[in-house]
Amino acid sequence: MKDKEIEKLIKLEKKRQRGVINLIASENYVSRDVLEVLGSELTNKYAEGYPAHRYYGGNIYSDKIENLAKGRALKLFKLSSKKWAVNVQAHSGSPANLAVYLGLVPLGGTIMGMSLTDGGHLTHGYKVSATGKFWKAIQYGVDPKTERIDYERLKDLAKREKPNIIVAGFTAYPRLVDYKKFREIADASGAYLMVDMSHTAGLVAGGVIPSPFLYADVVTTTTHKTLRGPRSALIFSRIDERELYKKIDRAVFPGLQGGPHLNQIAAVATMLKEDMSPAYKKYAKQVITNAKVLAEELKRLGWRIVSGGTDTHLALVDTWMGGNGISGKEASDKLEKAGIIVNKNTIPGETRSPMDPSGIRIGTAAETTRGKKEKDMIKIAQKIDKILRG
Ligand code: DSN
Repeated sequence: MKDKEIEKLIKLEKKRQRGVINLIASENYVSRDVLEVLGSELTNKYAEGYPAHRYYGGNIYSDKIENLAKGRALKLFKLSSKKWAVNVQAHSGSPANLAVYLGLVPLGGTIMGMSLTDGGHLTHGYKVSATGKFWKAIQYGVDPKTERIDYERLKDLAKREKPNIIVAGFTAYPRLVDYKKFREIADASGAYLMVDMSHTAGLVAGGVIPSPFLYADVVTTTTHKTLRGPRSALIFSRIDERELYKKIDRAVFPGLQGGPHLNQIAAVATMLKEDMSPAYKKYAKQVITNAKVLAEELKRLGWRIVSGGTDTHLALVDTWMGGNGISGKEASDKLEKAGIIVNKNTIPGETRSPMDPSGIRIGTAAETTRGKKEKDMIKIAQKIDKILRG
């Protein structure tokens, strides 16, 4: 590489990644193939529009790549192309969610999503996000006692507020989601049901947690978390007389974006093929086993785990109230100094600030990719305990 400064920084980052225990629940390590595709000549091409309807010439291979990615996305999640459409152009999760609202919810309409402090995402209507500024946002949360979604309160809220769309999606919710209940609530309030499965998509693809596709109108996901791909996103929508897919396609392009990132789309296609393998199914199962073991061992060592455990790839540790009065920032900084990377996280009923909240979020997707098993999780939990108490 001629650019020595960037080359050096990439080398250092590679070394950093290899030298740490990575428990960031939303990160993972992609294959050599995915890296190769990302760094390919596909980055040179403009392909504004959709296959067979491009605004530029020279898109013969772009069309093939985009169609391949779409076909594989439907196949991975066992969806019929007669019943489901998929858009593969959104640059990442936030623009994907924004595109769904832009396509389906009139400006000033109402979005209902999980509050950020209880485990939602900025784009589920949080006040500082465009999604909380352009639309009226109603936020639901978890039951303070069980720390699980309070479906009864959600139902009352939805009936009262009549949102245009209900988002069942989470970045820090460790439990399984009852999508059937969400469907009933959406039907009772006349709302679309959108599932943002960014965190758990890989677990759905691996068949180790229930799929939302039976109940949702729209499903969004990033591709770089448990799916173990490049930074990108997929938007699935049910095909019926409402023609949601047309509205969503128009919202992605030309509504929000110009040319799609073809190198990302091709890398997503490569990831989707990898995720169809038996090895990937085994991986998805191990991710959950590892998370359960990690959470249980921390619990045994005296740390309070939000909601008492996990059903997925992540757990929330209450280091403040349930631990030794260590804030999330202090915990995350201490761990980083000792080579364990986590993120500080708010917990339900948060009393501190998001910059220095009461807990940390830990996840097992990345370390499971590196071959870690149950015995390693026990060691990691013991190491965390020692570092935090030290
Ligand atoms: N930042 C992602 C996460 O860590 O969950 C969501 O965008």
